[in-house]
Parts: sequence; structure tokens; C-alpha cells
Amino acid sequence: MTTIYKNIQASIKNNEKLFAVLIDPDKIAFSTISSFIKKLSTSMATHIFVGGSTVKEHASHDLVIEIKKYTKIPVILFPGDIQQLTGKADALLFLSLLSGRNSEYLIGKQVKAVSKLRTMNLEVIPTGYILIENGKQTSVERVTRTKPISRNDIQNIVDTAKAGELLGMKLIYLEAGSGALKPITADIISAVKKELNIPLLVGGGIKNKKQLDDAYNSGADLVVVGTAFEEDESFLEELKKN
Ligand code: 1GP
Repeated sequence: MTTIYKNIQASIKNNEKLFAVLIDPDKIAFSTISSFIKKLSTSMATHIFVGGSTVKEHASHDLVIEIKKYTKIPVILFPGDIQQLTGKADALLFLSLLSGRNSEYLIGKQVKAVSKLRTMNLEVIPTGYILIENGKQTSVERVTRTKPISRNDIQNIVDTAKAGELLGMKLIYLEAGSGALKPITADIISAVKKELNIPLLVGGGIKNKKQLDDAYNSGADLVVVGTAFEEDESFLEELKKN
């Protein structure tokens, strides 16, 4: 049961760029989900991520059920906490916050998640999550009480990503943070990509097509965008399927 991950690998092998729309259950009005998902289905989106830093109990579960009424695009959990787990999704990014030194977000929450995961038939994808400083404090930083890695410390970012791969993680996610002022730079993405043999996800602060293309051209395999669509859905219309 490793379909989603295998499909990601296959797409990368075929030089296809992957694109995830991130939906935060606390930021979308339930009544607008159907129209948003219909619009999203005509875009280049290959995945839907569901998650947020401070989501209310059951909100992710209800949202995933609602999304799945309108699309077959795979839904992947990108959870900020254990209560966001739901067996209704297709897969879970099982995140470990490698940039921080708060053991709760490196391994503590993951141990606590296991009893829940046992009851679910979710594809679990171990993911090294690396928060990079972007000009303002992000909710990941606030909630996890960890410091991001400086955007100038590229060697540290590369070594952290590589350590994740060597620990057996299947994906690396470079995160500038939701609503970041500055997305992850081309220099950082290309330096990390050069050393990695696993897929590279990039997200945070991407608001237009140029920034999206820059991320792909620097080596991102999958780009995640959330806030830009919360602010203006017309950006989604720019991202039509080829
Ligand atoms: C946040 O990387 C994601 O975890 C997406 O960020 O909301 O800024 O697009 P934005």
C-alpha cells in the first residue's frame, strides 16, 4: 500500500512537476469547498494537502470527506497535530521537524500518533520537515517553539536535509512557513536538490506563477501553495492544466 509515494516517484522520473494545494481546515468556509474543489480540479494541481497549525478537533476529518465528494485528486494529510489525523485521507506526511531541537516535534508527537494510526489504513510517508527563516515569525515557529534555520546558512540546510535522507526519510519538505514574506530561495533549493536522492517539496510564501516556476527551475519536485488561494482564487485559474 504505497501508491501515492510510488506515483510521486514515477512522475518525477517522467519529468512531471507536481503541485499541491494546501487547504487549512480552519481557514476555508465549509460552504465554499465544492466550488473551490471544482476549480482546483481544472488546474495543474496533482495533490491536495490538508492541515494547519491550530486546527479544531474533527475539522480535518470533515473537510477530507467533503473534498472527496468532488474530486479524485489524492488528499494527503499535512498535520500540525495528532487530532488532525483521519483515515479518510489517502496518505499522511509523517513529519519530523528536523530544523528544530524540540524533541516533541522530532519524535514525541510521532510516538503518540501510533495508536491512532493503527486504526487507520493510511499510507504513511516519513518526511523530513525543515523550517527556514523568511523575514517574519511563522506559526510553525510559534507552535513548535523552535527556531528556523537561517536562510544564509545553506550548508546547514543541506546537511539537515541529507541527514533526513540518511535516516530513511522518503521526502524532504523545505518550508518557509505559511504566508512567508520570502519564499525559499533558488540557491537553497538547488543546493539541497544537488545532494538529495529523494523527492524535494518546497512551500511557503509562493504567490505567483513566476515564484512557482522559479521553485521548479531550481529543483523542487513538488511545490505547495496555500495562502495565495485563500487571498485570491483567481491565481488558481492561472494555473490551468496543460
Ligand atoms: C505552509 O508551505 C505551506 O505550510 C504553504 O505556504 O500558505 O504561504 O502558500 P503558503
